[in-house]
Amino acid sequence: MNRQVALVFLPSDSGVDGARSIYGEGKLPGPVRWFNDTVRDLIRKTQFAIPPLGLMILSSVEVAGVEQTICDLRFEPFPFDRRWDLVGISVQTGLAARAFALADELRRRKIPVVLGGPHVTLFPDSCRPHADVLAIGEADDLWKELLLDLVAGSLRTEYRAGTLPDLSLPRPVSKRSLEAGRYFTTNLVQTGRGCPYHCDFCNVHVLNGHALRHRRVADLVEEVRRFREEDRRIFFFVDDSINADQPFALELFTRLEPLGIRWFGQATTALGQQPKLLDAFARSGCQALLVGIESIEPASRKAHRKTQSRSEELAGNIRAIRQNGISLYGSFIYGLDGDTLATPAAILDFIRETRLDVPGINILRPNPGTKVFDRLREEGRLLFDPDDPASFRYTFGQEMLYRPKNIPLDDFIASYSDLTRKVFNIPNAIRRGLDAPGIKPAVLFFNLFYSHLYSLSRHDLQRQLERMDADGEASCASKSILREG
Ligand code: B12
Ligand code: SF4
Repeated sequence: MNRQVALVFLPSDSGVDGARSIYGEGKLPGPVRWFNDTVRDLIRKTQFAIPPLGLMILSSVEVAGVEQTICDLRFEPFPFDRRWDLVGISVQTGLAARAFALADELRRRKIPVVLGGPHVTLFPDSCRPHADVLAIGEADDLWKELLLDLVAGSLRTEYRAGTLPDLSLPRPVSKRSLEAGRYFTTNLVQTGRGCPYHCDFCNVHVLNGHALRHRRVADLVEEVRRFREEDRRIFFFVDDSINADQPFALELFTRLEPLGIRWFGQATTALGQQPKLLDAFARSGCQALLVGIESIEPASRKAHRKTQSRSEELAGNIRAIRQNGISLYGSFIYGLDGDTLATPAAILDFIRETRLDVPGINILRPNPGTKVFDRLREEGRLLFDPDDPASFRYTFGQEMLYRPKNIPLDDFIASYSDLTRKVFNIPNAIRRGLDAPGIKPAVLFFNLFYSHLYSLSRHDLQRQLERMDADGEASCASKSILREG
């Protein structure tokens, strides 16, 4: 009988997986609750979710005597009624508490658990009490070793990737463990890993290293061709900066052009100054890109080591990319160390001037394991327990986890709320949808979704402030919210 292995992906508390108030929706007026439920349902029905590529990669590893199933808990509760010989859970830092609760329950039922993913790589010690087995690091190679040991009945308690995997070795990704119909698309491709930059709020260079490692262009072209036969929908290149290695990207996307795909991905704004590559992107079917603008304040860019592009070049770059028919999702962070109460007006002007299609206005999230987390901890500015990485969680601008440097907390929340109200409203959503250079319906949808999400953000931030005032002890805020959430 085959060993049954489940690979689990968890939903986040709020955000892309469905907006919800982290204070409990019971506190919201009835019609707002109804509206929230309807929007969440709509997101599920429009199959907005994309599958977890990490788990697709692991489930593509074939070992005789093992059958793997991806359990995506965004769609269903964990199937406790089936027989499992091993359950692997992918753990992200903001979801660690949820992952540990599931792991504890599985182990109570005598089902062995392996924990892997970014959080395990960063904080193995805090994961150990919740797992039979830890998989530390990129698991492309060690997963096979682990499954062979499972079959042999000799599972170890820890598997660690000694070196970063050589991505130039062929490792075709299979979709056989996915329920394709659930997703917005199943065409996820990662061309390489690693990031040469040093933004202090980011984990990627800690997890995947600074050196860029690529898959072979020929393997990628073959994978895209095969994926396209299986699923005609849009492709998502999940690389953090798809234009980081210009010659590589130019060769790849030139060779993808004849396949006639449509795709979206993530890039740096420097693409606006890479005309050949920009042309290759547009010709190969690029519809939209997410660009990390982060800040237009030079002092903030410097304070957070966002040095790969300069503020004065941002607007021109954005215009150049949009002129090539590519819509842009521009991600900002308000509340960085060089920001002041004048920053929101500057962000607003910038969005108007560049006609950015989908602005994302985020609050800084000091992810444990990042340089900014260490610094804010030293400066006593964190509003959650820094010794418990599992007390950190992801939301969509709904909770302050730190004190901004130059702006008192209540003023910051008032100004952030005012900014999101001005950026996200129905008239702006319609205008941006009509104005977008590509995929207009998706731009409209995102803007409408964000209008809803940021109204929850305003509601929740206000409640957090009230709670902190009532508690009289700011540093407890996050903990008491967590208890209720
Ligand atoms: C694409 C992407 C998304 C997409 C798609 C998510 C999806 N459905 O997969 C979208 C935009 C929806 C998204 C959303 C979010 N994301 Co995201 N995302 C990424 C990105 C850019 C690529 C992910 C990916 O496919 N990587 C490729 C695979 C191969 O790598 P991997 O997942 O790490 O898996 C490898 C190992 O970690 C390990 N592994 C992973 N899981 C498991 C499980 C087991 C059992 C084992 C043995 C091994 C193992 O083996 C894999 C192969 O080597 C990463 C950055 C990055 N470079 O990875 C961020 C990243 C994963 N995201 C992150 C975050 C914070 C989020 C959000 C919380 C953002 C938000 N505020 O809403 C949400 C969470 C949604 C959710 N439920 O997970 C963080 C997580 C940080 C952390 N320390 O945990 C990352 C690392 C980015 C960052 N800058 O720090 N994301
Ligand atoms: S934010 Fe983007 S550019 Fe900066 S280090 Fe992370 S992955 Fe690299």
